[in-house]
Amino acid sequence: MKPVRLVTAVLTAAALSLSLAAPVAATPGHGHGPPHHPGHPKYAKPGTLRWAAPDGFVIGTAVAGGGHHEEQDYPDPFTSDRTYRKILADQFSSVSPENQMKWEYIHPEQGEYDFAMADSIVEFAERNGQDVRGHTLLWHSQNPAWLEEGDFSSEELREILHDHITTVVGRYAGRIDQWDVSNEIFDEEGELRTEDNIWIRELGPEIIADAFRWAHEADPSAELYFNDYNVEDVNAKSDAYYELVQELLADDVPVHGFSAQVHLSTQYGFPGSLEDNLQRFDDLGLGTALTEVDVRMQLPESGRPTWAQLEQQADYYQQALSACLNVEGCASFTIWGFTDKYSWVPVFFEGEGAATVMDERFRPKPAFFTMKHTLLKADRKGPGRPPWAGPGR
Ligand code: 9MR
Repeated sequence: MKPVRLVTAVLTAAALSLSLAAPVAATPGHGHGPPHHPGHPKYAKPGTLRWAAPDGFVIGTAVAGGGHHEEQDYPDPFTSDRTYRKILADQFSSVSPENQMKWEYIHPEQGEYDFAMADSIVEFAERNGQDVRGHTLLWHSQNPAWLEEGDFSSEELREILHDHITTVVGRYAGRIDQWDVSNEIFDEEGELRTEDNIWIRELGPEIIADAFRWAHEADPSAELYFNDYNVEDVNAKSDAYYELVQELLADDVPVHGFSAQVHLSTQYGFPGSLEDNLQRFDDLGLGTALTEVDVRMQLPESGRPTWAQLEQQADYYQQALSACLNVEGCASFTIWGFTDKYSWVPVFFEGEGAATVMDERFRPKPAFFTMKHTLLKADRKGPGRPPWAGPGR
């Protein structure tokens, strides 16, 4: 256990007497910025995560809806849960549609797009001065049946992808800050997923560069990312990205960033080379981001985590956040949901859960307070955003 355990204990004790929005002494450089900035006091209420974040650094969450939520016995969280929406607006300066911009939702039939959910998330973000991370354009999963089971020629498939990227990215041009253009294209050995990924299988690896080019044409101001899980450490998979992005940069392909999802489990330990890994991509001139952070655990029979488990979880969140804060171009830290009420984890991992920073009744856990503390004490110099990104929106 790392020394942060002590910090966590102090913070959790404080948590008992602090309400969510309790003001914390202001730290210079936090919670300010130009009027359009997500950290501006107009949006960032004192005591919130977004207020605690240093200038130029956004703190995000997935917006719950679609995917596994559809099989649960609750209504759509984003549109139906008022408490959820309030915390979403108050605490976060960036939002990522959890499922609502994936192919099966936004392009459910051939030639037919459905932007209703995606539009409402982007409009919500604009009302609340939040960045948006678009997720995702080229992936092997959550593709509609018409696409996966269709009998298309290579030319037709290429045109389908081109039309999708042009239409979706173009619709939100100037309103989406970062796009996960490519999601999960490598396997654990660092081999391209040539079987599972329809695009790579049917059109060859060159399609990856084209996806970035088309996205850039549709929105030259969006930052374009490679996104994946199990790429936190320096390992075969992250090495594969490191090689690929260098090739693409040498070919002037508009790749702007590399992001690690950071779906962690306490049983596997913390990925100790996360900061070094982010730094090597930063050294290539890329932006970096942590995009889907959560820390699951094996729950005792009671179904409730022990205090020691919550402390360990807080330590993992703190380490992940610090790794990002320590890398100059890592300017976006997103958690994959903020409440256990709506987390994907128990649905996908039997016996595991409690992965987010608030419990099912939206009560903040040690991880929440540790994140706030870590943001407040962050000593970041410079604008955070890479120079090519222009001023923050
Ligand atoms: O959280 C998402 C869940 O609602 C969906 O059912 C699931 C289906 O694949 O996808 C989840 O989100 C994934 C994300 O899009 C990509 N990285 C892994 C995430 C967790 O599975």
